Amino acid sequence: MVFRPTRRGFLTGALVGGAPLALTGCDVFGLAQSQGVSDALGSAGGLARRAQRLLGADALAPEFEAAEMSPVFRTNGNTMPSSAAYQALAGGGFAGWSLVIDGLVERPARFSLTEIMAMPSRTQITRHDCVEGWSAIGQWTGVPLGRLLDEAGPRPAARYVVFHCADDFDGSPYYESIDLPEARHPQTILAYAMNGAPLAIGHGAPLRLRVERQLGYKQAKYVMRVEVVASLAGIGAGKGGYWEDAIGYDWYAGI
Ligand SMILES: Nc1nc2c(c(=O)[nH]1)N[C@H]1C(S)=C(S)[C@@H](COP(=O)(O)O)O[C@H]1N2
Ligand SMILES: [Mo]
Repeated sequence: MVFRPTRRGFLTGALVGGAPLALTGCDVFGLAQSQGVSDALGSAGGLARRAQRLLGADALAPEFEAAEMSPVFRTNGNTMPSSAAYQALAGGGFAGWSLVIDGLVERPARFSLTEIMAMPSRTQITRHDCVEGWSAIGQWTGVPLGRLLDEAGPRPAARYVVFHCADDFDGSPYYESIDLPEARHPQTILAYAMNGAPLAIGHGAPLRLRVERQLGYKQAKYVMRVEVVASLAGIGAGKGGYWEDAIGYDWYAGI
């Protein structure tokens, strides 16, 4: 696979680089409390999410200059899915890989990596914050998730987007989910390149989510299927993500 960033992709990133910084999580949280926003999800995540919406659904995560990129961007969580199917795809350079988008959509579809890379791209340099206490600044290039949703056409009842991954922990598949406004946020992309090179397997090849206003565990790697749903109740243990189900991490992991 040859990665050739489009001029347009890098230009888009450069233009956004001058955008004002978003408020910190604490500022956002304070705003929500002072306005008495109710917490429908029963967690701090619900508050942060509503506060972010008060600030505007399109409030951008900070973006950085190339000179600010971290010399080392560590990997975390799974770094190689154990399934034979994934390993066969990786062995073939992901030529046989494809992404499924289905669920509550008018036009379920399947896209090869070549098709995804031919779509309009966006490049952004952002900071990844892991809940375990480390951060790194990296550059991501991918297709805006909103673009894929437009291709598939969510039905009126659609509310969430679920990302099904190729890896698992002790047999429980990794998955994550976001709501439709977050899915259509301009910085929400499915990335196939990192720091100007094809995404490495350790970082989620061939395709991983970047949802830049949220913590590391939301950034699903090894995405195989994007499922549009009305409710998260029937997915995994129902809390919207692997770590949410396993140890109660907030579903809305606002930074
Ligand atoms: N499929 C999958 N996605 C995942 C994980 C994982 O184990 N499996 N770990 C998460 C966590 S906790 C973090 S911090 C980031 C790490 O991304 P990186 O390996 O590219 O640094 O991926 C997230 N997405
Ligand atoms: Mo993390």
